[in-house]
Amino acid sequence: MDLILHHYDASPFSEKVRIVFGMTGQAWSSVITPNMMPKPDLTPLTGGYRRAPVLQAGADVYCDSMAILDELQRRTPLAGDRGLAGLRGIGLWADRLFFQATVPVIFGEMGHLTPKAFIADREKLSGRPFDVEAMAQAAGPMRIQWRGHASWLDYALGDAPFLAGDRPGLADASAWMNIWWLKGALPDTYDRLTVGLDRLEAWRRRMADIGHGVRKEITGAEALAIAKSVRPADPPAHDPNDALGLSPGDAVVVMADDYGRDPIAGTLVAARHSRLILAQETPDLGRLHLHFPRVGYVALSGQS
Ligand SMILES: N[C@@H](CCC(=O)N[C@@H](CS)C(=O)NCC(=O)O)C(=O)O
Repeated sequence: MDLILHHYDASPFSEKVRIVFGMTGQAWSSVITPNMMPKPDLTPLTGGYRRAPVLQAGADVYCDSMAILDELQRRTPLAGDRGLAGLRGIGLWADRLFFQATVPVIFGEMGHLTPKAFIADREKLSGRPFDVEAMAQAAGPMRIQWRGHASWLDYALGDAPFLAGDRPGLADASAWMNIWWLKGALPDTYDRLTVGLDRLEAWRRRMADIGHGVRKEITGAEALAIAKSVRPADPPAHDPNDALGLSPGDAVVVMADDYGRDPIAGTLVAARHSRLILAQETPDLGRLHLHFPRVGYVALSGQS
């Protein structure tokens, strides 16, 4: 079954997944989604989840890069995913703390170029003002924080080519998205903030050479037709020790705990320590299995 990534080129969280395709050298199909709502070829697949990226394997849909990386690692394990570099918490540091420093550094400098519709969309997504002026003011102190995060990477690399040693893994991919985003958006600022971080720079070049595997463009309509034409794969077993006491068949609502908290309702297929799988019976696409991470998401018993 072809893997289909719903993403857009400028999306840092999507870049994290694209570079994992590069690490495994695999072929994948690309569907470009808009960078703001509406996303008519995406939300029918995801039960309303709107963030990028989303991975589709037939009628199985993986929402959030954490669930996507987990699934890619299950399919094609990477050698560089062990020891401390196998700790998914590194991904959460990169997604939240490091990312929260990258956003004001970038928008503090470029915010005045941001289209009004994009600002309005992001205000709706976060439930907070997208205040370009405030970001410009915060950019100074946040640059110092950004350099601090980057220096952690430089230190962690030591003399090794990648975080786990000789081979790249998911921790490299997670950290990479912030480096890739700032270097691409504001190369001069990036160069200033990484002066002297030579191991980081050598790693950045190595990472940039990894590429994205073998990418083929398809349309959103083609991806929807694929979802419609197949049934979901057999799911993994449910964990009977699930901490919420959920059971297969329960009506469940899942939502992110940070931003983009649209509630996604469905019927529980399986709850595991790292993943929650919901089924939705949709009139247009038939049965879909939606996969969400546990960390970073809240699941509640609800009405499907
Ligand atoms: N925790 C999510 C965060 C994803 C995220 O924030 N993606 C950004 C794009 S890089 C997004 O969806 N922004 C709103 C949009 O593109 O509609 C993940 O790891 O996938």
